[in-house]
Amino acid sequence: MPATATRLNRLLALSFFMYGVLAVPWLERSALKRVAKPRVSRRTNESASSSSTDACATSIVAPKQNVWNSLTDDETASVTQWLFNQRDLNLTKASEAGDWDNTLLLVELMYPNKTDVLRYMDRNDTEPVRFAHVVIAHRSSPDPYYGDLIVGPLPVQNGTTTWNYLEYPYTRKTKGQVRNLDADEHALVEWLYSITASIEDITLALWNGTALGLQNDTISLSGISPYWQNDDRIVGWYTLTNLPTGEYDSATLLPLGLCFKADLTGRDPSKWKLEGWWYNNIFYHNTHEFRAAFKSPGFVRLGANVDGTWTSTGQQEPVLPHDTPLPPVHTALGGSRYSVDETQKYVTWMDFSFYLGFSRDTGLTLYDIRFKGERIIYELGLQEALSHYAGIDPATSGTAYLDSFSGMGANTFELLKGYDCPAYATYLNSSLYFEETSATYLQNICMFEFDADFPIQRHTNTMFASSTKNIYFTVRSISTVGNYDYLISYSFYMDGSITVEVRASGYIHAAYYADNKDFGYHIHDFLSGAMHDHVINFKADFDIRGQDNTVQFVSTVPVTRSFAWSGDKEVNTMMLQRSFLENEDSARFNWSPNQATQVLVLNTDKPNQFGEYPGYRITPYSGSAHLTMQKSSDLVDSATWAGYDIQVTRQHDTEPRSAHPYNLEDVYNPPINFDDFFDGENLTQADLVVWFNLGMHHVPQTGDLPNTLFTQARSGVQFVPSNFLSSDPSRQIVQQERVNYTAGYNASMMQPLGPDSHTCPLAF
Ligand SMILES: *[C@@H]1O[C@H](CO)[C@@H](O)[C@H](O)[C@H]1NC(C)=O
Ligand SMILES: *[C@@H]1O[C@H](CO)[C@@H](O)[C@H](O)[C@H]1NC(C)=O
Ligand SMILES: *[C@@H]1O[C@H](CO)[C@@H](O)[C@H](O)[C@H]1NC(C)=O
Ligand SMILES: *[C@@H]1O[C@H](CO)[C@@H](O)[C@H](O)[C@H]1NC(C)=O
Ligand SMILES: *[C@@H]1O[C@H](CO)[C@@H](O)[C@H](O)[C@H]1NC(C)=O
Ligand SMILES: *[C@@H]1O[C@H](CO)[C@@H](O)[C@H](O)[C@H]1NC(C)=O
Ligand SMILES: *[C@@H]1O[C@H](CO)[C@@H](O)[C@H](O)[C@H]1NC(C)=O
Ligand SMILES: *[C@@H]1O[C@H](CO)[C@@H](O)[C@H](O)[C@H]1NC(C)=O
Ligand SMILES: *[C@@H]1O[C@H](CO)[C@@H](O)[C@H](O)[C@H]1NC(C)=O
Ligand SMILES: *[C@@H]1O[C@H](CO)[C@@H](O)[C@H](O)[C@H]1NC(C)=O
Ligand SMILES: *[C@@H]1O[C@H](CO)[C@@H](O)[C@H](O)[C@H]1NC(C)=O
Ligand SMILES: [Cu+2]
Repeated sequence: MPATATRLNRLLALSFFMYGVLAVPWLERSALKRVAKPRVSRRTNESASSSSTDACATSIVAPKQNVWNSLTDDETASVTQWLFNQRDLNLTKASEAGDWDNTLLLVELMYPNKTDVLRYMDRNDTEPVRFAHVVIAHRSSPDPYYGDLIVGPLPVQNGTTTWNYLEYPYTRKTKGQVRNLDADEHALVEWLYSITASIEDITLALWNGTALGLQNDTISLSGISPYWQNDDRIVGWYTLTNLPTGEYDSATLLPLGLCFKADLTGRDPSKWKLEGWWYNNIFYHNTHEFRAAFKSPGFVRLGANVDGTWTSTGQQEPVLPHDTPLPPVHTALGGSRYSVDETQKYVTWMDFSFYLGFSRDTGLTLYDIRFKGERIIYELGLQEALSHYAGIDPATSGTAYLDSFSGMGANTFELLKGYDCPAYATYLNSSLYFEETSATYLQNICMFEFDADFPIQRHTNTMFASSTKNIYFTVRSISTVGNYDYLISYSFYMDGSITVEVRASGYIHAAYYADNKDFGYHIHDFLSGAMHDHVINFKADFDIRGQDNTVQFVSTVPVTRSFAWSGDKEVNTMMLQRSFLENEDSARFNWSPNQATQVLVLNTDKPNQFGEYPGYRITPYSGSAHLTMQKSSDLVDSATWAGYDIQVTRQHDTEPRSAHPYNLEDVYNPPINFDDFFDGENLTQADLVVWFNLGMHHVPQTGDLPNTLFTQARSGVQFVPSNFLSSDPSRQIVQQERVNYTAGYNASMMQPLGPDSHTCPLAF
């Protein structure tokens, strides 16, 4: 994830969404442009495009209210108005706010507690009372903080509605507040330009460019994330980067190899200090030292990374043979095969059903996933996305993005029909708070059926051949957080399995190539494809035949043993070894080498007729990874979920999420430290939550230029029914063929499935 001014740009990117447009030219050149750019992106209702209604989905009425559905525009408006009337919050409108004003960053639905939801869903109790989750940026004092508030009950009524700091999801109990290291964004931008202006002679001499905060700047800055936070000091590193000259968003490919260190402790810019320069792997303690070296005869001038064709994502010559005619296009000729309640965001496809929720931090979450009418997963959704870099330069080494800070939901933009999802897909809108109003993110969720390029089943013998279509159903969104695009798909299959996949594309965040072969490949003139780990955490709250579940491990192990029939002879063979996960002390583990161990979530109270336990197996699907470093110096305790492939805890309403968007503001004392979830609780027949990581060790190579590709950067997990039903449910599929060879009939006589008069509208 990341952006030019990484830390800073992200901050500015965030500013664009949360505080409004700042009148700083540099922002327009870099940060702002990158955020505003997501081309078709976040349109408001005025510029709404054509309607998304389609013939592929039948509309239905959800059996229950979607208790996870976003606040209505009216709810958002009334909560906002009410908050502005609370004098103790002392809020200023985003468009008028400066660094020392309090602002309202977020108003969204407070997701209800599972305990209350189940009472409503399963026991016909009344709908849980709705509350709003609110985030304020308190900046009007020397100790600025972000405040998480719970406001309600809704609808707002003077007298009964109250606000409180939201304490319960925090693993440290500090009143729902996190210190805010980003309060002085305007002052910081100004201060940073004063530093780059102080070496204008050098930037002109080295690169014929300036970073002065003017329209004609050709150089920008990128900062680390998180800040160094040791010894009560807040220290940042900034790296100079060429700005793209063309229309491509390639600033993260253009580092110039010069970094500076800044002590930014406190809110008084006059006390902020430049602490040195880093160039050509030499550290200069101050500008004077750096300039003296620069003027000395032996000074080595490094080359610059400059954009060009190599950074452009446009079509490049020559055209490949036969690439001009329209490629095969998927269509949905059979008409409606699934149903959607667009208002309630409730979906049914074949024997699956679920509700959708959408939030600023985490984007899409699926709730109450049922298969054949039975709940199998209460909640399935992304928690946090980490990109952790390493490098010889301080900026790359100091970069570990946690993307819920920018918002995996807030950066989920309009999908391109026929490219991001099939043209015939059903597209849904989302509502998100933006500067005191509710903004509609158009068509940022898609769902569609797809025919895999292989059958789900087939068999041939001398008598007949049979084959069954492999149709699956996908719900998808794409979050573009700075330079990277994460494509996130939840897919459902006819055999009862579910997959979760993440793919990444977009511009890599590269490093200056300076003798750093150990930290990445040399991929362009002066460019290192900075190595980094992607780790993306998901929550899967399984409920198999009820809430009381157990994790079982079934391992395939080598053995040497004798049998009743083997006499003296020992046989080298293999066998199964079964064990249960008993408590949280041993509940953090990795996929086994050689995939030897099955990990199953099952219900031991409900064995089948053969004495086996019904459940779902969890298995890596297309690559996975956890964080390489054991205890990251950058992250400290802020992403302790990243160290294992899979972790299991006992469900608690007070532990709804593994991460907090502001964990990087206080890495030694983050609001949510996932380590604290592990307190030795009994996991035998308890309500279990499985937290799993998708990810990859990304070592960009020349093929990552100009962009990383979804084909290569991907990771997934699959949930597979295990002894759950008495046989394979895909046998119910009508879309199968059997050819009898004996009846004088052979496979060539079969008519391929052809077009039909029912067609979904095609849009190209
Ligand atoms: C857009 O939203 C605004 C504010 O909610 C409303 O006043 C306006 O009528 C809407 N415009 C359209 C075209 O729906
Ligand atoms: C999405 O918003 C557009 C524009 O307001 C509207 O035409 C369309 O019907 C909405 N789609 C859904 C599924 O609500
Ligand atoms: C309210 O905020 C303003 C800045 O927006 C500040 O000047 C003022 O002191 C604050 N008032 C209180 C009571 O904190
Ligand atoms: C959820 O449960 C916690 C802990 O019991 C409670 O403090 C909180 O108010 C509940 N949240 C909602 C939205 O009801
Ligand atoms: C809940 O209400 C529905 C419809 O009224 C009924 O069919 C069902 O049996 C009820 N369930 C319980 C647990 O009371
Ligand atoms: C609540 O009170 C405020 C000011 O006292 C007023 O502006 C607002 O309209 C009232 N809201 C409701 C829902 O009564
Ligand atoms: C330096 O930059 C200026 C302004 O962008 C340009 O006019 C000039 O030609 C450049 N000089 C060199 C030597 O590239
Ligand atoms: C950039 O703009 C400033 C202010 O408009 C001007 O003084 C300066 O000469 C310009 N620099 C270049 C290289 O064009
Ligand atoms: C764990 O819980 C199970 C089910 O409630 C119980 O049978 C078992 O004795 C408990 N184990 C321990 C060590 O307390
Ligand atoms: C093939 O044989 C099976 C079993 O006898 C029969 O049910 C089926 O209808 C036959 N299919 C065709 C295409 O003749
Ligand atoms: C299969 O049927 C086709 C079409 O009737 C025929 O041309 C072909 O000879 C048959 N093949 C065999 C092996 O019987
Ligand atoms: Cu990557």
